[in-house]
Amino acid sequence: MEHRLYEAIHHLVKDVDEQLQGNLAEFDFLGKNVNTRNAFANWAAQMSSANTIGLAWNLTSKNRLSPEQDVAVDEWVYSTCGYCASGCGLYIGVKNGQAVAIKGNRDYSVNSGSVSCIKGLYQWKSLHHPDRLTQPLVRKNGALKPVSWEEALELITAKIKTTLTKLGPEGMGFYGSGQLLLEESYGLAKLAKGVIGTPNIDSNLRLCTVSGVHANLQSFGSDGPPGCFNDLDEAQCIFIFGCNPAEMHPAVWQRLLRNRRNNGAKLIVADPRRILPAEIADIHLQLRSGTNLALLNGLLHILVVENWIDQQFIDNHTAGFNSLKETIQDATPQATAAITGIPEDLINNTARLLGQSEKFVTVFVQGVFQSHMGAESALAINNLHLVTGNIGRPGASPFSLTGQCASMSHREVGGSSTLPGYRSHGNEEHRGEVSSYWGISTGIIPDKTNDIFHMLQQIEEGRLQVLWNIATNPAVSLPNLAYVRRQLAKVFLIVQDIYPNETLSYADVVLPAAQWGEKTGTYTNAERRVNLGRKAVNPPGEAKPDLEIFCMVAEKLGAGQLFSWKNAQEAFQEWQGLSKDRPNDMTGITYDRLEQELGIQWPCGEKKLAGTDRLYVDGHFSFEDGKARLISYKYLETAAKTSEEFPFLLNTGRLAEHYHTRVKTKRIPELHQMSNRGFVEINFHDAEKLAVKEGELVKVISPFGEIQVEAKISESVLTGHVFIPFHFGDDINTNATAVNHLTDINLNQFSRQPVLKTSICRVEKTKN
Ligand SMILES: Nc1nc2c(c(=O)[nH]1)N[C@H]1C(S)=C(S)[C@@H](COP(=O)(O)OP(=O)(O)OC[C@H]3O[C@@H](n4cnc5c(=O)[nH]c(N)nc54)[C@H](O)[C@@H]3O)O[C@H]1N2
Ligand SMILES: Nc1nc2c(c(=O)[nH]1)N[C@H]1C(S)=C(S)[C@@H](COP(=O)(O)OP(=O)(O)OC[C@H]3O[C@@H](n4cnc5c(=O)[nH]c(N)nc54)[C@H](O)[C@@H]3O)O[C@H]1N2
Ligand code: SF4
Ligand SMILES: [Mo]
Repeated sequence: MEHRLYEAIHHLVKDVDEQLQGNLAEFDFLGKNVNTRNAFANWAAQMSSANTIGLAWNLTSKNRLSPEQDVAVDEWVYSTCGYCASGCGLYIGVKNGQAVAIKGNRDYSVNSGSVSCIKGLYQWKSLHHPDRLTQPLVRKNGALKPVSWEEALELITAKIKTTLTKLGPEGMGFYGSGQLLLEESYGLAKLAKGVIGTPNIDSNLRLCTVSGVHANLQSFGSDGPPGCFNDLDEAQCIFIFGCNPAEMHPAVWQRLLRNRRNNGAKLIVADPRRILPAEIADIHLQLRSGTNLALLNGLLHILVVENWIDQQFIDNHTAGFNSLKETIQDATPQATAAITGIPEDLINNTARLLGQSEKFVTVFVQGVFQSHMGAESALAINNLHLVTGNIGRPGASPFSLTGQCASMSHREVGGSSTLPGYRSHGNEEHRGEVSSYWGISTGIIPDKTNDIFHMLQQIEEGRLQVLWNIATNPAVSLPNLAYVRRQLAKVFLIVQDIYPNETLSYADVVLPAAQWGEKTGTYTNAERRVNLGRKAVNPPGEAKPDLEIFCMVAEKLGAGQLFSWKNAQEAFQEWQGLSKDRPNDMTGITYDRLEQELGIQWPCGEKKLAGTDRLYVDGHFSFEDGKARLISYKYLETAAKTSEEFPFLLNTGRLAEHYHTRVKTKRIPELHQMSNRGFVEINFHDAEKLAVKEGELVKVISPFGEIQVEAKISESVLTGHVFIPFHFGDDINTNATAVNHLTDINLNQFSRQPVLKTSICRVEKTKN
């Protein structure tokens, strides 16, 4: 298999070697074996004492840009990265009205001047691509045809009106995204909940962080990660639990490494794969996929038995310790080892390291939320921190890294299952507050919301007939694609996007949107830092900012007076009123302050004008009695049981060079050439048994579907496990490659987030 990534690395290594005058003994190791992604990981791990993947690239690439090396541009426009929730501060270089470069913002605390990764560095190339959607499209006689905005809007509003008359507000649904600006998610919430009044509103956060939100609410009484990135600099021990920041949050990884280098912070990694961080970790807990809760309860068991807990903190600031002790009673090291497959001594050593660290941080994302018992495991991570008193202090925090650039914003302004300001649909007082602020009659805002899986079911039953899909590509990213695509084909589908994606093939109307760099607005990152991104260039053709599109539709529906903002800033100002005295108070923020102060962490209101780096510093949590809750569950066996027919556990996830379904990154040559087609990582023992060779096309079959991808023989996955990145959609000219053909709609009992990391499958040769 020709994966250009490795070729690129060879060049990179050569470049770095030249720059550092050959003084790089570690590259000898690479000289021997750099033809696998794993070797790349090894290399990057070696490099990482000084650099991250992206930084190294940045250092050597021909497109290198640092603040000192400005290319000739007319203007550098202040912005924030539009990909991951690290939220790197950067500038977009503009020449003759076109974006031509990116450089890091040297003063920015998150990334201190570097563009932390290759995606960020080449982001400007997604702006002026010939594939961009530039005109509204309407399906006529089976084909999408360009039309005027007027015609598209007329069609949409007529369709909405007849549907509402026929079926009521439940006849229509919205599916949004953590890639919309805060102001856009707010506008969307107001349109769906305050104008249409439908309970059918959800977003791709259902696939992403809803289990984390559930855990925050249950443990602390409020959403919002308690810690901040500075904690990564100060922790004595860092527990990377089910995430791969080296590839997914490179800015975070950079800071972890700095701490390790400068202060010798210990590193523990819990991941069924030997990912890059595992290569340099003090302990790698290579657990069986889906057994997080067993491991966490096992660790809690040892901490309690060994008395490595903070009894004073437990007594003063938590409730539920006795019930926690009961839950973990049987989770002995022996039992934990048997379930997780991790040797007992590693489990004991981990507990000792955590228990004896004065301060530790756990970073966690999809290896927890998308795994078996995701919400329960996130609660257990919170418990780990609460019983050891590792919260609300510098260097001590459970830290769930959000994924998309504005996922947090979407949560804050009530973009899907909550109301603005972390209010609740089920709470009559909250509905009343929002209704009166919006000046609408009570009774319009629904008292509950339905998630995307409810909506798909309603489409199947004919009860939901119009679905408006914004900034997400469900025809690739949702599980059980055969079922999902049937429903997308059935419903009247409005797709609002910047590029033609797989979902667009099911659209009845397409609305072309402006993207990052083409509009001004805010993104809240993973540490509650509200960041500003300014418009650098005009959107192509007739594409419009998403907020403007919502305003135009509202106007046509006769609700224009509720959407009279002239720009995003005015929408932000309106939202600020709803944030007053709420946990995520933003009343002290202005766009100018955001730029001058390089982002501000909420809450930022009258009492805390400077913003807030850490929550719960006084040990007072958001429940009435001020106490955090220790909520615990016993580990139950995963429903995804392997069998003779489906002997492999299927794990899915991401790569450094691509973003989700690659709608943007496949159009950036530097990223596309690094990996351009789907593959399955399989352990070499299993490959040998199946007589599968490196690069061979294989079938991967699950109870739900079948795909064909190339085999990549790897030491990083365990035997009995395979890993497939979910980036690759289906090319109509080839066989299906999207991994979500294989996954199931297997939802967490509390958060209804699907398990995307633990499915079952078999691997077959395509020819003998
Ligand atoms: N390059 C890049 N960066 C991104 C994104 C991207 O698409 N590309 N997307 C952004 C978004 S939206 C998100 S949500 C984040 C996601 O960020 P991450 O969660 O870091 O990414 P994933 O690759 O989905 O999963 C992380 C790890 O979970 C492990 N895992 C699987 N099953 C288990 C299990 O049962 N237990 C444990 N402990 N680990 C398990 C996988 O092996 C994988 O290494 O990344 C963000 N950053
Ligand atoms: N098997 C498996 N499936 C997964 C995951 C996994 O780990 N494994 N991860 C899940 C997670 S965590 C996530 S977050 C989802 C992500 O999955 P998706 O939400 O499908 O993510 P993208 O591919 O980024 O799609 C975003 C779309 O928005 C468009 N877009 C970008 N910017 C804008 C804008 O400003 N306005 C508009 N209107 N459109 C815009 C892009 O062109 C693209 O079509 O995938 C989930 N699915
Ligand atoms: S680390 Fe995340 S925020 Fe920073 S440049 Fe890379 S994708 Fe953008
Ligand atoms: Mo995500």
